[in-house]
Amino acid sequence: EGVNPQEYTGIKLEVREWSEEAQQVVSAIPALAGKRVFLVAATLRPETMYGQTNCFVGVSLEYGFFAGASADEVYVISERSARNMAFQDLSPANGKVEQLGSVGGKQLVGSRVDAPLSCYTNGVYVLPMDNVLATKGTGVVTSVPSDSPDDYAALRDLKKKPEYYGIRPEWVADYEPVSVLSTPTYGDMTAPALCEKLKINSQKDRKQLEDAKEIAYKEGFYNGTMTVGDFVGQPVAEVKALVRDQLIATGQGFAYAE
Ligand code: A2H
Repeated sequence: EGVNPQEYTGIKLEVREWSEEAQQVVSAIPALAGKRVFLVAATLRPETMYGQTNCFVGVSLEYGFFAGASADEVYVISERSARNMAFQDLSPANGKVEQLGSVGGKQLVGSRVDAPLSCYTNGVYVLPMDNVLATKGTGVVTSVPSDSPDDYAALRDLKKKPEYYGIRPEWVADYEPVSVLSTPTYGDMTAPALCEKLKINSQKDRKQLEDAKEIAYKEGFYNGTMTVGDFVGQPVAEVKALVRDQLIATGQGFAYAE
């Protein structure tokens, strides 16, 4: 953890259909009846949300159902992030954490959620990723394989070996990376181009992925131009804050720092 606070955008992915296992958990928690439930992902790249293809959780992580700032909303996030949010006007009262239940990451896999701004408007799947850290963000990662090397490598692993990861092939088959920005060096698909260049074979290639992440982030921010959305043709460096503000104004996201 650095000395400077990290300014995330919390992206609210509303659950449209629970996996069978998650449904059993949810049905046993009366307090969830009639609530809107969201998996909340922490991102540093709000301008890439047009390219979301799925949502990632850690299968060995534990998530809680936490009452949100508005009475009808519940967030599925790590307990650690819920405690932070309670001091950022993101819980029922300042400093108050109201936990309604718990669910394992493994149980969430296969659920379907609505990803704000994504071109996949019928929802996307919750899928497993190896490298989701319990100590960062909310423990929920929204996946943008066009611009995040980690997301691209993980999605490709799932497509290659769905049974190994315990998912159904159809949860990934129809979801391909979608271009959201273009850079002079890497074209329309920064992460796939970098994964090829650095010979990244899977999400287990941590060292190369660290390098790819760094390059993708800088290239996209300083040299990227939007290829989709309300700000198409404009520089990413200018659009980042505009998309963030839009997501917050529409209630699809919120500012979250840690
Ligand atoms: B980013 P930082 Cl397109 N474990 O969002 C692992 N990774 C996590 C996480 C966790 N618990 N919580 C958030 N993240 C990811 C988009 C994105 C991101 C793109 C490109 C790069 C990128 C779509 N995924 O991050 O260590 C989230 O993925 C590369 C830095 O706090 C979040 O932003 O700097 C980023 O890591 C936060 O990482």
